[in-house]
Amino acid sequence: MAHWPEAATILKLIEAADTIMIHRHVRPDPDALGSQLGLKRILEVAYPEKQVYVVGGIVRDLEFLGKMEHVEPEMYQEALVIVLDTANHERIDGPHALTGKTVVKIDHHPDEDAYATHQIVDTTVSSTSEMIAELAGIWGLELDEASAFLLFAGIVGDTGRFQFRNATPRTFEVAAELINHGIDTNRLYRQMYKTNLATLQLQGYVLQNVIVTDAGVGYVKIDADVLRTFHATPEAASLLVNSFSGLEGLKCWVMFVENKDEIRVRIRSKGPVINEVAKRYRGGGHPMAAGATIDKWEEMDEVIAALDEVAAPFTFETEES
Ligand SMILES: [Mn+2]
Repeated sequence: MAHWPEAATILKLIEAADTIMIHRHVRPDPDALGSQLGLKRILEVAYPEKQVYVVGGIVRDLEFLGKMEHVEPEMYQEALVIVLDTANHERIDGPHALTGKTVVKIDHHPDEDAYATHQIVDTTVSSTSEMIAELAGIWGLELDEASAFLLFAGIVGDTGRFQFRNATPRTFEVAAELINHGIDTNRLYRQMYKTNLATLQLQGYVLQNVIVTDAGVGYVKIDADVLRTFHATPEAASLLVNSFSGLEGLKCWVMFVENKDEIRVRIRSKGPVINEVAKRYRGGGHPMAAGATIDKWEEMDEVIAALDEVAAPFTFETEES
C-alpha cells in the first residue's frame, strides 16, 4: 500500500467538513471524471450527512460516468475543496475552487504548482483514480460497485487499458480489487470506446496523412478545414492521438489540432522525454504524454524540430540486440 503521511490529515479535514467540493482539470478525461465522481460516491456512502458536490464542465462522450452539479460562490466559504488530477491552478475547472476554506490537491502529475494547503502528489501512480482507490483503503472507507466502476474507468483511461508503462504491478492489484466489486467491464469498454461514423472517418484521414520524420517523430495536422469536412470537434480529433501509435519505428508522435484561434498540440512518446518540449510551448505533462499550445501553423515545424532532437538519439534497446 502507498505511503502517504498526509493522508491522515486529509481524512481529518474530510471528517470535519460539512460541505466538500470536488474539482478536477478542464477538458476532463476518464481519470479526471472517474476520480472525481468515484471520490464523491465513496464520501457519500461513508458520510451520508455531508454535502458533497462535483464541479466542472462535462464532455458529452463521458456523460455515462455521471453528472456535474451546480454550486454557488458563497458555498465555498466553509467548504473543503479537493482538487484531483490537476497539476497547476490554471487547469482547475471551476472558478471558485481556490476560494474554499481549505484546499487539498491529490494528483499524479509532476508537482509544478503547490496551489493547495495540503497535498498528496505521487508521480509513480498510474492515475488519480488509482490514488483514490488506495486512499479509500488507507482511510478505511468502503468501495461499492458504483465507486469501483468509476475508479476502474479512470485507471483504464490513463493506462490505455493497462498497456502504458505507468501500469505497475500495484495498478493490477488495485484493478483486481475494483473488479471484485462486481463491475461490468463489458459495459465500461463499450461505453468508453464507442465511436461514431464521423469520428471513424476522421480517423481514416489521420491514418492517411501521418508524416514520419527520419528521427521517428510522427505527426498529423488537423486544421479547421479538416474538422469542418468531417464534422468533428477539436476534442474528438485530439482523442485520435494514439490511433497510429503502433507504427513500426515510431518513437514519439504528435497531433496538431486547430481550436479557435490557437492550435492544440498533443504529444505522446514510447521513450524520448517529451514534456520538456511541451513546456517550451505553453504546456507540460508527463515525460511520455504531454500537451502544448501554439498560436500559428508556422510554429508547427519548430515543435517537430524540437521533437526530432529528443527522438534522434533514442533507441529501443531491447529490440536492438
Ligand atoms: Mn490522470
